Amino acid sequence: MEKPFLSPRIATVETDHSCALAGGRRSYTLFAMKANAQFPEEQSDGGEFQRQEDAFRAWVTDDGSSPHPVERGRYHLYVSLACPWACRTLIVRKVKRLEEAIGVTVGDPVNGFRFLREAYVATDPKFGGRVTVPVLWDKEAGVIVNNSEDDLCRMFNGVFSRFGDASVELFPADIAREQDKLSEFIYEKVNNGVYQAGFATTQKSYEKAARALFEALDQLEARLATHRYLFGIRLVETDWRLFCTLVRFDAVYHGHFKCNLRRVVDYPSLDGYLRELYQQPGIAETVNFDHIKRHYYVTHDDINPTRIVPIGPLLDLKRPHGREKLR
Ligand SMILES: N[C@@H](CCC(=O)N[C@@H](CS)C(=O)NCC(=O)O)C(=O)O
Repeated sequence: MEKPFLSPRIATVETDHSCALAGGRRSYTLFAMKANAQFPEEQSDGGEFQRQEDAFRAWVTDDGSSPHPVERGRYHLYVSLACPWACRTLIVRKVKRLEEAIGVTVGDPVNGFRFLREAYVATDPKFGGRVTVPVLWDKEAGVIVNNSEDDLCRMFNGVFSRFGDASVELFPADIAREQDKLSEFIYEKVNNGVYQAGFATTQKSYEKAARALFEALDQLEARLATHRYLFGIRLVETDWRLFCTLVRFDAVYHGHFKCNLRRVVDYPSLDGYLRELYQQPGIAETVNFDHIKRHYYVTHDDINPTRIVPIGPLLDLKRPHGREKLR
């Protein structure tokens, strides 16, 4: 005998399941938007990627005001060469010449995060968020000090300066306010803007982020047409912050994150600026396109389910940049 309840029941189960979780039929599409997200815990009902807050914000100090005294060799930095946030700390460690004072471990872009979760749990057994790089680990205390790249860059430039090159000032006092403002703008529209576009789960939230991103790039292009670096002839942390997104842009954000109105190579000033920064001593070795491409295309399987890594683009970052005359 036929079982008439079977197919209607399957349909009902599917509908009920989604509605029960989302609290009603009208919410079904909202639930689906989250379900399709790369990181569902960080997706708004409107389909926007809302990045989790950095969990550990303790500070290394030289005045006894924190449990983490500044010492050579005591702290260890965990990064991935794929990650724009982690690479900013790696670059600051390099330009401040802190290689001897702060050790570093580079995680594999696809399988390398297993141990890092242990570090998070050792610091907070209840940690329930997404495990991310960068992380500064206190080897003596056996805990994470800080996983915010903004804080780490300030610490490396500040309290750790005694072990490195104190003449390199990445946060000059005379431009502090203006620099904070520009850094925030670049973080919001560019560094995180590409993620907002790439992780959007509605057309509207994608377009909003992608358009804001290109408006910001247009503004930065105009600024860099008359300035050698963002603040003239001084290279500051804000430049490295922009660099970390620009260097990944044509290889991953343009395709994988659908930021495809223009490429960096289509912007003459941004393109020359990117090449000049890439050609600074020690920087090219912090840029690994194999890690970068495999991380994005392989681990974001909600965006790229086939996990196929594209063969291009062909980039030549070693070409002359021609920006010597700018001030
Ligand atoms: N701390 C950064 C975010 C750092 C971050 O999300 N890093 C990514 C790599 S780009 C990560 O570690 N992801 C973990 C994973 O892919 O499993 C911020 O607050 O903006």
